[in-house]
Amino acid sequence: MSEEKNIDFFDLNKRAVSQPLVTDNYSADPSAHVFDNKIYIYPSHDIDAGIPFNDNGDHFGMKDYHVYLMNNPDDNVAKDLGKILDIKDVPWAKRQMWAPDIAKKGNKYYFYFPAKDKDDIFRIGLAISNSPIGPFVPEQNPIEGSYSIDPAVFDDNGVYYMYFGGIWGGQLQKYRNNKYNIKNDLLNDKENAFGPIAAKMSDDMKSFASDPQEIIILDENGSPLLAGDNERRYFEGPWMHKFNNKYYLSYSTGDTHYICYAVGENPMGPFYYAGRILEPVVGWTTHHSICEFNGRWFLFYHDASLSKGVTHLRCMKVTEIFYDEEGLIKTIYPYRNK
Ligand code: FUB
Repeated sequence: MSEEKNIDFFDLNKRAVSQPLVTDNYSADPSAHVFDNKIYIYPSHDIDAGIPFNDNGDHFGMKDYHVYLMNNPDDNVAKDLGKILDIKDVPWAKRQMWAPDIAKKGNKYYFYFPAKDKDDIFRIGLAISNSPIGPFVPEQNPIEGSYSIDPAVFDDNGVYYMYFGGIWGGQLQKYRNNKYNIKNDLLNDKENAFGPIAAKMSDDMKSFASDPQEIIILDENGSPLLAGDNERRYFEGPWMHKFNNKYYLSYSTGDTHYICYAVGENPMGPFYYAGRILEPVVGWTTHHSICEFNGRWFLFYHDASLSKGVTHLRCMKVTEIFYDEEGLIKTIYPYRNK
């Protein structure tokens, strides 16, 4: 569904399994969390920055974040509670505020976001608040040792982990063992694919408690997925959730446009590839989060239907997910067949 030409959007919207949660601005990469029995969503705030499409993703020129509230995921409506952070208030950030996430610890809310620094290198920043709706106060510097994009923070009974990283525009291919080298690049098809990077968070949630480590995703034979396995390998947008005591790592396959997942016994892996959660949506990117609300599980995702297919002007959506008896997630087809 990544090809936007010749799509009848009237028909597509009729067939969509869900409708945009917000229609008065563009929003993407929704990170949904339940705080005090309400769903708060922290998306990217898409704008048209007037930059042409390129493989670095420069056209994703976002400059701030808003928070949204949903009382009920069945309503398909999210209320904009306003801006929570602006790039001009983050001393180290120059451009491109991409997919964020948030974690609650004690009475504080820790909002993590990637942005390019003055050298055009993606780093991950932090802003802290006493409330899920802000005001959030940014730290002066990005998290030490952080790099690339798409932070997702997982609370494993009071132990917090950050997952992050994305190839292509997300710059992960420039790193080996947490070290940047401009000469590093994408891997050959036969090499083991990049995995997301993960680190345990420090007690104050402001730094990594240990060196970030690459997460390995294995195939059905116990071999790491290969870089040429574009339909299954990790590209960007990691998310972690726990179901029946197992850890579910889900992610986007980027250029093949799937949301896939892998299951493991430990938050640091290894994970075994388990299948697809979401088939391609209209628009190039696909990015999601998963959260439990009142005993049901929901996939928050986006497509580009509201802008009629403009890659960088997306709209967030939600649909319920279901597990089978073995704990496998039933694949969602975002548009019903005619
Ligand atoms: O929103 C900008 C980037 O597009 C995100 O960081 C990626 O995950 C993709 O959705």
